[in-house]
Amino acid sequence: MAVQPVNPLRIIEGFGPHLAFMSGDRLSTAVEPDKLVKTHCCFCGQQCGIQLKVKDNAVIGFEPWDEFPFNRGMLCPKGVKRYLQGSHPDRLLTALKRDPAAPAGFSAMGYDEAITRVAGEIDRIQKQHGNDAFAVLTGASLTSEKTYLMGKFARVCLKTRYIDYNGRLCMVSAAAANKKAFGIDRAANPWADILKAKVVWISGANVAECAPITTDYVWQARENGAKIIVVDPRITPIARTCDLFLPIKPGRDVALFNGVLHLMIENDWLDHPFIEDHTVGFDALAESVREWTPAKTAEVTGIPERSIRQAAEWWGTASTSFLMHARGIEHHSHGVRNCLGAINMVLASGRIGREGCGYSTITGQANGQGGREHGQKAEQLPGGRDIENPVDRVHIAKVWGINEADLPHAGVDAYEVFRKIDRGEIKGLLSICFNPKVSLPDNNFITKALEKLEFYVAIDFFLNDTAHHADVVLPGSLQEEDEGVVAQLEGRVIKINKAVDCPGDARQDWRIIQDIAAKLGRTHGMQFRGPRDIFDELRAASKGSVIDYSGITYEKIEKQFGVFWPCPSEDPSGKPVDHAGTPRLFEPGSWNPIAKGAGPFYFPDGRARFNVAPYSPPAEETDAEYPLMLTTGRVVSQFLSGTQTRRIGPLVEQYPEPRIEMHPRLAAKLGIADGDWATADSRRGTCTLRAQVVTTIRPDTVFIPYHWARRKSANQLTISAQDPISKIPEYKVCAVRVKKADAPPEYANELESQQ
Ligand SMILES: Nc1nc2c(c(=O)[nH]1)N[C@H]1C(S)=C(S)[C@@H](COP(=O)(O)OP(=O)(O)OC[C@H]3O[C@@H](n4cnc5c(=O)[nH]c(N)nc54)[C@H](O)[C@@H]3O)O[C@H]1N2
Ligand SMILES: Nc1nc2c(c(=O)[nH]1)N[C@H]1C(S)=C(S)[C@@H](COP(=O)(O)OP(=O)(O)OC[C@H]3O[C@@H](n4cnc5c(=O)[nH]c(N)nc54)[C@H](O)[C@@H]3O)O[C@H]1N2
Ligand code: SF4
Ligand SMILES: [Mo]
Repeated sequence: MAVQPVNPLRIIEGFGPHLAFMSGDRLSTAVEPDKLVKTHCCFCGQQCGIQLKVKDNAVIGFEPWDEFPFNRGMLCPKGVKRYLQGSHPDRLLTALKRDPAAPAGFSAMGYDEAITRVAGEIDRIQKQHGNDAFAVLTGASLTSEKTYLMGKFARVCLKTRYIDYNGRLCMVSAAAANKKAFGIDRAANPWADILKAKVVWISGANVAECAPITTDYVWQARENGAKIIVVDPRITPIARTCDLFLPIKPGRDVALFNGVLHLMIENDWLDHPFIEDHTVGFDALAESVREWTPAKTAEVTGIPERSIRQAAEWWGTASTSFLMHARGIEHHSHGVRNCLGAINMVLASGRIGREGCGYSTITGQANGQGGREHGQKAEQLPGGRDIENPVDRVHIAKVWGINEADLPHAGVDAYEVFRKIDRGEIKGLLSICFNPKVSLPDNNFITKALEKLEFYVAIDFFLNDTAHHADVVLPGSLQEEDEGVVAQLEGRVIKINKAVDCPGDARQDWRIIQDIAAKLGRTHGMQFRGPRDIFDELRAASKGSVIDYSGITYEKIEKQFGVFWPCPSEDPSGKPVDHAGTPRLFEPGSWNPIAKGAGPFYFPDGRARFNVAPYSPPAEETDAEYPLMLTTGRVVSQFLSGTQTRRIGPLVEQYPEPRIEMHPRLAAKLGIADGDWATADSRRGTCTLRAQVVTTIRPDTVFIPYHWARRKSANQLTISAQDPISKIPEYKVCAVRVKKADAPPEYANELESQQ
């Protein structure tokens, strides 16, 4: 039977302040809860406020949390159904060991025995092959306390240089561009500024499906008279309600930004005083975009010239504006340049650092922002400090009570970790909150590498697809089983509150990590009593840095509905202050620890940087053999590798399986009808799925959502080309060919095992 996915628009149409009331979940439980816990959603970076209903130590439903200012009670379908995870029969209640004789390939083992085994293997591998033979991979769904602990665990306890995290697949291109241009990596504005913008420019962001609450902000801006411009190879739900849609060819965004800047210069739609007083590098940039005439821009991007001119005019002449982008421009081998192109356009307009004038990447994971701040990145120490900067090293070594000389140096990105495993340089791996077998590109290579490990331990609350290759799996905690902070997409630090205890042998993640440290006999700095203790050390470690959390407390977060960092604990003269946080960055006259009053940007001279951002084509161009472009991404009802959302029945029903989206003209050429089986081949792999024939995609491009594993995984096809600066993979474009196919024989079984 053909399974019909629900058109995402239908979900979006039902979306509004009343979604929560429509869901039934709120009303279904006639049972009186023991308590309501104010906390946040466990899924995307918007971190909607929600109240969890708790009865007998179980989360049984939710109530909206109307006072939380970001979402004011609104939730998307995932937030509404998240509470169903905890009671799922697959929830890990014991540690597991690999056991080929057991029916599922794993059998239960005692928690203490598991910790002993893990510590023993770490010790053995490090003694035999050196400290760097053991690597750690972490995730940005973890609270900031845990991400801080993981960085410290790798560098102080394991003394390995190899730690990196799944945000490497996510916002690192934007992060690198923000640091290059502004000297700081955070949304420049609170979302309230969107409402006051007269032009909202959205590049490569499927806002309605991936940042549903942001849709409400965009629509409110439109009601206030804003023009909405959307740039995407697909007419996504937000594009269907925009004023101007630019159907870009995948991988060409920097050409568009350069082309718009060319027209801004030609028509003198520039803020000369701002450029003069607050930036450097404009002349070189202006010279570099001279070649980007509207005709050339149209040819490279595939966007009609008149649309480019219209977009440039609206952007160039706006009184206020907000530019946002997401992975559509970032997941590229030139992702950093794409983001720099966007920032150049913003800086040339001078519309930043004041009300209604803003710029931001739309952060993806729950703690996508906080997860890139406090030291789980290969090259970073807490407070966004640089692991190769001698002053930063000394500061953190002091906080950690170790010699600077004993602090490891920079490691490598998450994909490179797998290349090192493949080459036999890394022999052991601990992963927490990461599912690389599904989420990394060209994932047949990842599977091969995983099987080469001498020892692999995964910490998760479900046996995710990567953990199937583990020797030991430790039962970690769901978000509602622990407390701690996360930074949501605006840069607002908020508090996750504990609602229930861990079931069975499951433990809070930070306890598991410290249990391993204790068993190794390496307890130095790894004896925190809880998240509050860890947070206090994080605050001290971040003090005086760009990402200053020293003035943030759990109490201040509760009182203010979150605190925007930087939030120092001292004023410029060193006097203690009760700082309220910094919702909007770069305001004229604002002080920061780097510029020290010289200007609003985070460089010693206080000026923002224009960066020349040349265009180059994607790593893999189409040709006669592989004539189509594949782009990949998301659907509203599924989340990332699907480990969590493929176990939530109502979300599975909404979009049960991945499909290959293609335009009717392409489908006709290939002899494929809607619902037919089709095979997509790339130079790396092959994937057979049903076709979804839609008029909302470019005819030269096909799209596959990536939330599924094994035979249904889009990442069998994707390319492992990476941006040279950020190391983000090029998920958004590679070359494929598509043909009509028969149903894969194992299809029936896989549907059964989907949950
Ligand atoms: N429902 C849901 N929501 C989520 C997530 C989820 O898995 N499911 N994940 C969260 C996370 S971690 C992230 S990172 C965000 C991602 O949020 P988004 O970045 O908005 O989502 P994607 O689907 O990855 O890609 C966005 C859009 O980029 C377009 N695109 C592809 N190639 C190009 C290109 O070359 N140029 C341009 N301009 N556009 C292009 C795609 O057609 C797609 O519509 O969502 C977060 N929210
Ligand atoms: N083709 C393609 N591939 C992509 C993308 C794309 O657009 N296209 N997008 C990329 C992006 S933007 C991202 S962010 C990555 C995501 O990449 P993944 O790391 O695969 O993301 P998750 O699915 O969140 O996997 C995290 C695992 O952590 C577990 N987990 C969640 N919270 C916790 C916790 O608090 N504690 C513990 N112990 N475990 C936890 C979950 O159960 C899950 O098994 O995928 C990337 N891959
Ligand atoms: S998934 Fe994102 S938009 Fe949906 S409820 Fe959770 S935080 Fe809000
Ligand atoms: Mo992401």
